Order: sequence, then C-alpha cells, then structure tokens
Amino acid sequence: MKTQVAIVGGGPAGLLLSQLLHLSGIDNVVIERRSRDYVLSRIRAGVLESGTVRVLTEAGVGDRVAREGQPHEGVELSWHDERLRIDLEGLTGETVVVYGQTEVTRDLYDAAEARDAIVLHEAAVKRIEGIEGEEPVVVYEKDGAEHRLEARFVAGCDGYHGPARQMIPDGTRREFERAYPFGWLGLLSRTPPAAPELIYATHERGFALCSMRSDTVSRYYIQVPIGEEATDWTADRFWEELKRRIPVDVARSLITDGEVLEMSVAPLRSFVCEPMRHGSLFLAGDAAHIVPPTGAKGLNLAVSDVHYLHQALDLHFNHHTSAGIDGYSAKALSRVWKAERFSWTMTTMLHDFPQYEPFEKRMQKAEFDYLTRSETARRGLAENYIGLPL
Ligand code: RFL
Ligand code: PHB
Repeated sequence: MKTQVAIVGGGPAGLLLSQLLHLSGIDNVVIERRSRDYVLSRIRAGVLESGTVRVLTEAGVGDRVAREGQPHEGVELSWHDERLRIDLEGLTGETVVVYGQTEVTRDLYDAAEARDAIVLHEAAVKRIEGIEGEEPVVVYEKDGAEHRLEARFVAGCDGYHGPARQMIPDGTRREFERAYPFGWLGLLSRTPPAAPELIYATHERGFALCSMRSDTVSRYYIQVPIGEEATDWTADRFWEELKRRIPVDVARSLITDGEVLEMSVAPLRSFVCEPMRHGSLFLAGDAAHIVPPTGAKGLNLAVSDVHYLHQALDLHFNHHTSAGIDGYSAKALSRVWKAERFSWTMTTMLHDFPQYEPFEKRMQKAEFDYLTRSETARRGLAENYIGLPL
C-alpha cells in the first residue's frame, strides 16, 4: 500500500490531521493500535481553547461543539474557603469551551467515516524505516501478519507510549522530563456540576478540581500519591475526600447520588522531545510532549501542532515549497514550551508536594494572594488559560 502521508495513531491528533489533509487534497492513511470503541472510551480532556474550536471548525467538524459545547467566561481558584474568580472573558475578551475529548474524537471519526477515509484499527506500528530518505515505510502488524505502508512523509501522532519518537536517533533526540510525586484520581458521574464554573482547589490534604461535561455530567479529580490506583478507592471515599478539599459552601451543596461512570488515575508529568521533525518523520501531540493536566493544555497543544503540520504539508504538496516543513519543529516547540511553563507553574502553585518545607508552602500562598490582589497577575494567568495565539 502507498500513500502521501502515513499517520501513526488515531487519537485526536492523528484523526484531525487526516481530516485537514483530506480537505487539502492530500492522501493519507491512519494506523491505530486499538479498536474505535476503545479509543472512544478513554475519558480525558474537557476544556477547549477557542483557537482549538476554530481549527475544528476549519476542519469541518465544528457543528456539534458549536451546538453542545458550553462557553465558560471564567474559572475559579480556591484556597480552603478563600475563592478567587479569574474573569477570562473580562481580562482577555475570550472564553474557553467545555466539550469532552471523547466528543471531539467521535466527531472526527464520524467525519472520517463520511468521507470513506482509510483508518486501520487494531493495527500496531512496529517500526518506521527510512525516515532519513524520501520514501519512508511504516511497518505494522494486523491480524498476526506484518504489513508495509509506503509514504512520502510519516506523522507520529501515537501518544506518549508510541514508537514514532524512538525512531529519531539517540544522538539527535533530546528529551526533557519532570515527573511529579502524585497523580490525579478522576471520577465521572451522572450528577449536575458542583458549580457553574470550574474550581481549581488547593488544600493541605491535596489539590482537587471540580469540572464538568454538561449540565448533567460532572468530572472531578483529587490529587493522590504516586502508585495509588483507582481500585484502591470507592466512590464514597472519593466524595468524602473531595468535600474536604473544596470550599465548604460548594461541598455542602455537592450532589453525589448519581451513577459513577468512570474512575481512573493519571500520573502527572512534564515532557518535551526535541526536535519534532527528523527527515521524513514529524511528531505531533502527546508523542512529542506531555503537560500535567492542571493547565488544561494537552489536547489544545495537540491541535495547534496539527494545525502547523497541516499548513507545512499543504505548502509542500500544493505550493511546492519546503519552508513550512523546515520551520515546523521550531514553530511548534516555541508554543509547546510556553504551555509547558504555564502547566508547570499551575501545578507547582496548586498541589501539595510531599517534599515541600514551610518556606515553599508560604510561596504558594503568596502566589495565590498576589493573584487575588493584582489584576495584572490575573490577566497573565487568563491569557495563558484561554490559549496563546496560534
Ligand atoms: P493520544 O490521545 O494518546 O492518541 C495516540 C493514539 O496512538 C495510538 N498508538 C498507536 N497506534 C498504532 N501503533 C502503535 N504502535 C501505537 N501506539 C499508540 C494510541 O492507541 C492512541 O489512540 O494522543 P494525541 O492524539 O496526541 O492526543 C493528546 C490528548 O489525548 C492529551 O494531550 C489530552 O487528553 C490531555 N488532557 C487534557 N488536555 C487538554 O487540552 N485539556 C484538558 O482539560 C485535559 N485534561 C488530559 C486531561 C489528559 C488526562 N489523562 C488521562 C492523561 C485530563 C486527563 C485526566
Ligand atoms: C476535565 O474536565 O477533564 C479537565 C478540566 C480542566 C483541567 C483538566 C481536566 O485542567
């Protein structure tokens, strides 16, 4: 089999790239290790930047998010019972949109089906050959047999654990990493949200987040020590712990008697791989970088990478210039590092770090107090939260 762009990974990055390339008349094939149902069952991101919504709309998959996505004009931070609203709209003129990653992925799968896109499922990429030349080959296994897909370019959209990044030779690839000594235990429930806006709550027992998917489905997270698993917890214990960490008023009115739809633990990590291109291989999304979820940036970064990569490949195939592909890595990394900085700052400010001494704890509180007093500080947070320009 032969195509122009082979896309490894059928998560949001891979599917969105496939859709944008199709609209530019560029042939592509997506190879995904899991089944479609499995990909759609992963509960992940919930907050989209308005730039992300614009890219989805350009890709022709913006109808449902426009109808069902909830624009949010602000978010809250809390410190025990002290509450601080960040007026996103007032400070920046923009909002964010609450719309689940599952729904984004579903919209992309529906669009792929409608155009008869080639998306191979339960096909695991083993290696990519010849990335330093112009005829790379993706070798994958499906139904127990090995297959080869020839392409002009390969896009590694295969997430943090995928093989694409490892194809960049050790001498060329540099990785930057910070693992945090905690994870987030998430719970999705069929209950109305605790409050109209998201609440990022700091408490000495650990961080907690109140989020939502709709008026009837809520998403909550609590910080847990590394190594803790969802099976170590019951829903009742989760609710009790959440209530201890969020402002008393919110805890008092929290509705907990509804079906629990999912509970899972995600470790927190910051990670960047440089460069994001080597020869005929490009990396996009979690394959190239991970941010801790505290800034709600992961999916949004995957979308901005794909936006740049699509522009670069369009210039190559339709306008016969290599300026885009040559500049891709530097352009994407410049935005990535700023989102890394923001996610790291938010994580550091809001979580309980076991190694912290009283000095660091006072620094965290001073940061919160500074945000409370200074509109300039709040504007800086808001500008990053709504998403830096594409
Ligand atoms: P994905 O979604 O991991 O998809 C990669 C796909 O590649 C496939 N794959 C392979 N396919 C073929 N052959 C192989 N050998 C393969 N190896 C892997 C995988 O099966 C998979 O389908 O990466 P992508 O597309 O780059 O998308 C990135 C986002 O999923 C991620 O950044 C976000 O979910 C992060 N994130 C959040 N981002 C936000 O922007 N806002 C948020 O509010 C937000 N909240 C979150 C989050 C992530 C979380 N977890 C669970 C890590 C909350 C959580 C709890
Ligand atoms: C979510 O709703 O899953 C969510 C929201 C905001 C974050 C992280 C996750 O920062």
